[in-house]
Amino acid sequence: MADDVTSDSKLTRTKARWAAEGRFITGRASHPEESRLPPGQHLVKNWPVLDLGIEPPINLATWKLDVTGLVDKPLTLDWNAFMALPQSEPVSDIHCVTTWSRYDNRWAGVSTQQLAAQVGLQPEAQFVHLFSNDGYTTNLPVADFLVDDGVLAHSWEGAPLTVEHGGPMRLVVPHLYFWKSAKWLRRIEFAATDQPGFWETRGYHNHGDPWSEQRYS
Ligand SMILES: Nc1nc2c(c(=O)[nH]1)N[C@H]1C(S)=C(S)[C@@H](COP(=O)(O)O)O[C@H]1N2
Ligand SMILES: [Mo]
Repeated sequence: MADDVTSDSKLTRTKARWAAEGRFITGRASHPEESRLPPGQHLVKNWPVLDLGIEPPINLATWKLDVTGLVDKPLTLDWNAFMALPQSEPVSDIHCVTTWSRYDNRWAGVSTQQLAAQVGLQPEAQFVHLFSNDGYTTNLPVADFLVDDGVLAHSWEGAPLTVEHGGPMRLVVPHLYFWKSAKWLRRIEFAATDQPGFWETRGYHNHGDPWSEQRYS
């Protein structure tokens, strides 16, 4: 299992320790209206890579996305079917819990609202569980998944996402810390109950709002 291999990496152990120590917590609160930069964050111009250290190779010929759970019409999309869906180009800021933020990222892909419209969410669908090709998992409430600038992104700044940043396709949910934005997305499951993912079971906050510094649980 990917979990067994990866949960012992150096970065994973360091980040689990930060959670235990409450590292980077400022205790300040701020709000998007007052400052664009959430408390305890600093701006970067580059785009750091953070993951479990397993980068699944891109193969568009065999790529698949499953959308399962409490939906009227479960879907399995291949690459062509995914790219044939209506496309969006939201611009958003990235806020990583390790304290870097990056402004004005122009994504291209299928909005999370469009994806939800394709399958039809049942009223009991309150949570989203995300499963990735490297064994990573994360979770969030449906309301957070469905924000206006939520996107299943295949491109960044006009070019296909590189594999290190989650290509061929990753989620971007910009108003939460970036660990919620699963790279190499394989399956999206809508469910009635919550199910904490990889970092959420290793000391990180279940929700992850940068504006109220929901870094750790
Ligand atoms: N599949 C997968 N998605 C993931 C991760 C991961 O390890 N695997 N790491 C998360 C974390 S902790 C962060 S900060 C961002 C980093 O995205 P980036 O490498 O494109 O900056 O991806 C998130 N999505
Ligand atoms: Mo992260």
